[in-house]
Amino acid sequence: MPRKKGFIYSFVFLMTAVLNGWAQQSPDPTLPEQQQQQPASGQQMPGMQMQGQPQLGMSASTALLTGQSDGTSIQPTAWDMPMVVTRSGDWLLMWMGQAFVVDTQQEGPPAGRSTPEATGLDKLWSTNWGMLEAVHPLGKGSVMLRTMLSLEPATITDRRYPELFQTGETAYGIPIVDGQHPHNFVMELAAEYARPIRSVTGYIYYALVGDPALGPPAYPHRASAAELPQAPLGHHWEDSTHIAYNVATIGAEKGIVRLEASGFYGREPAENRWTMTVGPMDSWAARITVIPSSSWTIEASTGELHHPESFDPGNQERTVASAEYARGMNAASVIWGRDYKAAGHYAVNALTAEGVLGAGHKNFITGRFEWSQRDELFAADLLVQDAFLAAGHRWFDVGAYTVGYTRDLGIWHDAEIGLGANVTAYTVPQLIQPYYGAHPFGANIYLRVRLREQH
Ligand SMILES: [Cu+2]
Repeated sequence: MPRKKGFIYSFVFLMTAVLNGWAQQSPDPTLPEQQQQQPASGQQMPGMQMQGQPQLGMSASTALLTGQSDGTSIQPTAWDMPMVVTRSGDWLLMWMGQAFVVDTQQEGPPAGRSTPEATGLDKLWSTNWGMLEAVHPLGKGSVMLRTMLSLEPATITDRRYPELFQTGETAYGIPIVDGQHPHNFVMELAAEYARPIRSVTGYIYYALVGDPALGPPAYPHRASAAELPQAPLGHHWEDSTHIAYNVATIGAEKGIVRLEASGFYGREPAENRWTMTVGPMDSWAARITVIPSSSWTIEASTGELHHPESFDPGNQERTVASAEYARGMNAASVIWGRDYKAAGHYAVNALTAEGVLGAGHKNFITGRFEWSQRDELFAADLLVQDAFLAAGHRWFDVGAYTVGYTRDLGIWHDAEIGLGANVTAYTVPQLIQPYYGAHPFGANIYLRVRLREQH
């Protein structure tokens, strides 16, 4: 086992190091096709300019691959997607990265709530990821290699950061309540091939770790969530499969429609976030995406997750529908997710509406409004959960209203550094007010660093 893990890690680092080495070779005096396509504007920068849109002269398959977000999900191409693009020979390299350092302060649950997880309401933590994507022409199409790494296993201590009403996965064997789990060190390790087949562009994606065709782009990558460090409460209804194991996706895009289907391992990652827990391809998903214009993507997807949660014995059927708008630095999403839990024979829903208004790349106003049916609030306090169940209360409707502001402080080596804060107010049903108070409240202050090529 350790030998296998060692091999996988070596592979990741080798891939990163090799690609990094190539990137350092730029500026390449020969800069082949690209320079011919670009007018001689005196641009001798190491690499070309790109804002996430397919470029003139880019093949359909390269455009498809570079237009993707995590996994094979897509966002509006009119979004000014933050990245740095370099070239090395015929390789197109896209570097993306983002980190938040966050201080969370929350008010709500009366002191002495018996569940161990309610003891930590305040914390300093960091979410972060870095991605490298390399695209190269191959045959009649293009091939893509992608790796995404995160240091969250180290920067989110005790296997969770505090977030009122958030649930999903476990920490030290206990279901996480009022907290969000970190992401794994390896968030994505994938290869994909795309090529035109008559009037269609077909693609096939395989990921040891990656995102199957289920839900919108995950929140750490979503344009509309760019200025929100904390996870949406609907994460485990809408986009939590973004770090699934053993993912294979086959899809096709024709005109404004994109159809795809995936097989993957349904179990969520184990608690040791440095490792990988790859398993059999026991789950499936399918998604249709419509791209009515460069500013919009609309997606509907469904899938069956085989035994995703270690503490819930059953499978889940998940259905998601979402629409995302993005243009320049402005973006908005509306997402609905529904989980049917086979063991308990019930379904719960979650709704998320979020957005960001970016004025002049300097000032960002952001917000997120959520409603969800929380069925795991007492998963770590089974006596209370059983008492509620006996009284016929399986879930509790919770509303969350977040507004925030980020101010960009400056740019340092293509890294945009901003300082921001957001506050969240919650609405909770009377039944659970003894456990959460009548007016729970949370605030985050954060430093944000994001990679973006400066023009
Ligand atoms: Cu996640």
